[in-house]
Amino acid sequence: MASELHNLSQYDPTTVASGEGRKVGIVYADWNSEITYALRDGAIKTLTDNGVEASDITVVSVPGSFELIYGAAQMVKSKKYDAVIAIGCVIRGDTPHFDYICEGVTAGLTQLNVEYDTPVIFGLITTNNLLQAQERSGGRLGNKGDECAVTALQMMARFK
Ligand code: DLZ
Repeated sequence: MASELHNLSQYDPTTVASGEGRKVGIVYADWNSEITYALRDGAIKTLTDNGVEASDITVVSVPGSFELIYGAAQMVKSKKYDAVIAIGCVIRGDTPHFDYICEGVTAGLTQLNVEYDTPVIFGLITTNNLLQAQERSGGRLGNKGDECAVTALQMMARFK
């Protein structure tokens, strides 16, 4: 699990499936926008670098990470997309709120993956502080948005 051991932006392009003809939905949270916008942009770039047409990527924002569940569910139920990427960033605070949001989003997105035929990719960064989030959104450890895009490409190739 340690991102310290793995740069999130590194992948072998020869092993990544082409996204030609694929339609992808991205739902991202506005909370911690410095982080989530960088994740969103990384995901879009990696998808288009690997053959997905920009016009085939639908991008929708929701207020916070908790709303990713509803946003991703709407995208999945529309059956318009071959994969959906959910992007958010939750930074630990002084109260247990962090745990409730993280558990809620994880359970919600998991349920979508079990119940529906469209893969939902988990792009939720959960960190103890802002620096750790910056490191994973284009900083020292790469960009989790890139990793999500590569995961979406692989899942679409295998199951759609
Ligand atoms: C309320 C809240 C807090 C405290 N922290 C975050 C956060 O770090 N990251 C995030 O994406 N959203 C946060 N939110 C907002 C919740 O996700 C949600 O939008 C509200 O609880 C309303 O449902």
